[in-house]
Order: sequence, then structure tokens, then C-alpha cells
Amino acid sequence: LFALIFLARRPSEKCGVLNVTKITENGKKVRKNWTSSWTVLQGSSLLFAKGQGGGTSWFGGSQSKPEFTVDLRGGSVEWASKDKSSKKHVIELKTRKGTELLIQSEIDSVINDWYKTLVETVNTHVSS
Ligand code: I3S
Repeated sequence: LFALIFLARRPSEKCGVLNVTKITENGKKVRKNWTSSWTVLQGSSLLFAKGQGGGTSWFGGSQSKPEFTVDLRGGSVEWASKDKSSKKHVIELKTRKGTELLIQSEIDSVINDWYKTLVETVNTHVSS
């Protein structure tokens, strides 16, 4: 029964606003650039769109195209160590292809939910 409940509740989609920066791209260190992004998890893909400014809605407007997407299969998720950022509640995501991102929210419950969901995503979508 518990297994059934777990399966039924398994997250495949989640969205919300997070602060995001890349720190490494294809194994090369890049300059931090924190931006507020509309973040969407679909299966094992995590999509980021530009922040909310500009008054255009997510639907239809220029804001709707994703800035970038990462595939979480074969990647890792952990709480970032203090030397990665001075911010609170920072998650470090690493993709199999060598891109590292930091994601952050000032709101504990928001970032804790993302952490749980991302860990489950990485664990359920085992590298192919
Ligand atoms: O890891 P760093 O270099 O201390 O990161 C900070 C910088 O990226 C800084 O920008 P510039 O050095 O480009 O001006 C950002 O404004 C900070 O937010 C970065 O640090 P935190 O600790 O907030 O991740």
C-alpha cells in the first residue's frame, strides 16, 4: 500500500520561481549571474525561463521561451556547501554533462520541496 501511495505521489511536474545561476558549463567555470527564473520540472528535464519582469504572462508572451534546460538523468543534487555561495538555502545541481547550477529560494518550505522533488527525480530517472 505504501508503495502504491508513493508511486501515485511521485512527482513528475513541478514549477515555481527560483533564483538560479550557472557556475560551470560543460566542465568549465563560468561567472555567476543570479537571476530569478520561472522553473519547470517535467519528467527528468528542468527548464528555466527568464524572470517575471516586463508584465508579460507566462503564456504567449516573450517570457514563455525557456532560457535553458538541463537533463537530470545521471546528475546529482545536494545542498551547496558554504563556499559555493553566501546565500541561504542553496541547492547544487550537477548534470552528467558537467554543467553545475545553483538554485535558491529565500523561502525554506519552497526550497525544501524542490530539494525533495529533485532528489526523487534523480533517483527515479536512473541514467540510461
Ligand atoms: O562566488 P562569488 O564570486 O562570491 O559570487 C558572487 C558574485 O558572483 C557576485 O557578482 P560579481 O562578482 O559578478 O559582481 C554576485 O553578485 C554574488 O551574488 C555572488 O555571490 P553569492 O554568495 O550571492 O552566490
